[in-house]
Amino acid sequence: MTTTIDYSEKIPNNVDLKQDRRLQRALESWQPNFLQWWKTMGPTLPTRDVYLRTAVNVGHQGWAHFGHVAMEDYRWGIFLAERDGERRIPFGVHKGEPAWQVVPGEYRAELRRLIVVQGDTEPASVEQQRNLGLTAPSLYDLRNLFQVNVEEGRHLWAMVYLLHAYFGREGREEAEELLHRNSGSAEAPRILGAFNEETPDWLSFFMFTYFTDRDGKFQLGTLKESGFDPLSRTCEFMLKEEAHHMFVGTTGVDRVVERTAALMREHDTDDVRRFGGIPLDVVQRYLNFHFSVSLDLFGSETSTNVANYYSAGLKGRWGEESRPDDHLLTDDVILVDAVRPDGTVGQVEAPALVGLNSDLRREYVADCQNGVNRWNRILEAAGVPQRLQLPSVAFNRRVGVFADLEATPDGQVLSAAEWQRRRHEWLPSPADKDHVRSLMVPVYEEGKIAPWLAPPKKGINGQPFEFDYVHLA
Ligand code: BYC
Ligand code: FE
Ligand code: FE
Repeated sequence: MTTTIDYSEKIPNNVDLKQDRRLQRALESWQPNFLQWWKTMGPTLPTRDVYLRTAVNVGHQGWAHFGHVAMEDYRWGIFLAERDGERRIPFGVHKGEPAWQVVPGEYRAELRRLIVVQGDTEPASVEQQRNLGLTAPSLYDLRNLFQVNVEEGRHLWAMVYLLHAYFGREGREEAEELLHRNSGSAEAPRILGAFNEETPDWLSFFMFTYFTDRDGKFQLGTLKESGFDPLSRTCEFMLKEEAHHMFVGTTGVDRVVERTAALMREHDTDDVRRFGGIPLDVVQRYLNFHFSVSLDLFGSETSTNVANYYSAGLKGRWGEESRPDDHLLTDDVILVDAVRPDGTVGQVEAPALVGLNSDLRREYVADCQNGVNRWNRILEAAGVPQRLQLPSVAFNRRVGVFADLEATPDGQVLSAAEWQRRRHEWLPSPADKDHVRSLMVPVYEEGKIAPWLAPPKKGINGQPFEFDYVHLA
């Protein structure tokens, strides 16, 4: 097993692909379909080249190389974190057994399902973001968008490699399907709800990379614990790339909030619309939307699927190894969000195994809160009294126990009719979206930035903000 990546190969990889001619040929026949998909469903803005990072090694030091590359020549490859030959399954009924290097027959269907769901989200996000290049607020932001896009493309490769290498003909068919389903398509939509929503503007993009890519972080974190070692290793490396996606979201919202607060102070008003800013209540409504659709991505509060995944050793918990328990959970209980008999929002006790979606969602919510705290510190430092907040877990849910009720961001349950009437107090209204869209004018001049957000504190890879991150075609 080599760790350096050979870029003279047609498909760069660190899995010794040339040792397995059948697999190599199968992936090489999928490759043109992927490129065709990228051409028809990927970024619509024509570019000559983009300052991108490319993985060159999976080790801890210096794993990435930065340079200008033409996007269609980007080297999407297959990179797994290094193998730990001693690794043992950390949880479930197989706890302590050596990690699997092949798929156990009895878990084939479940593992394939998990990999397909994960793989489906990656190209979906590229599709959702495909038009954003036309309205980037700066070359720096444009470059970050394309960086996220090419890496989501690579995450698709990561899952397709597993499907081809370990799941035979069915795996190859699933790999084709991953290119045929499309975000928002009426006939063949993407599997999970959030990935069929639009990402029509850059505030949505920042919220998406903050909240939805963060679901990716947590789901990948649970798959990194998997007893199926190739899945574990591929997720470990994906998490490295994921950190930048969330950085884009965190600092993107930072910069919007910073600019809005500055305009509020300068003009002594909350309504910064006529000064070309995005009012805080609009930011809050976008936040409410993206947080709530991302909560749906964790599945139901209680789920026998997740109990089975865990017991079988396929999908663990966030930080599995640092949890001080037996890693079997057969006798444990957990509090899960629930609707109380009186119709209000509360919690009930459930067997820990079936409550694992709730366990992960709770870790996720705590992590989301960090960003909100950070944005509020920006507001505080600017001397602005308003604060942002995460809405209730019951707000705007379409999956799980809250799917059938309607609640305000404060968690107050309303009749469906009243909620419908008032929904634009809490979710972006057509007027909010129109305003945000009106601000989306491209700024493609080196060192220049659109007026609705602050420039970043620093550039990428030690480069200044004023840098030719992208050359347009
Ligand atoms: N929309 O038993 P339940 C990322 C389905 S993001 C539509 O509660 P389970 C990324 C569910 O499939 C990370 N359908 O669910 C981010 C099930 O259907 P079946 C993606 C939904 O299985 C940004 C049924 O409802 N990775 O990487 O316990 C950019 C009952 O559900 C939804 C993963 O998700 C929904 N939101 O948990 C790029 C990890 N939610 O089986 C990339 C792999 C549930 O009855 N997936 N359903 O037909 C999983 O671990 C699980 O499948 C889920 C659901 C956590 C998604
Ligand atoms: Fe991804
Ligand atoms: Fe991502």
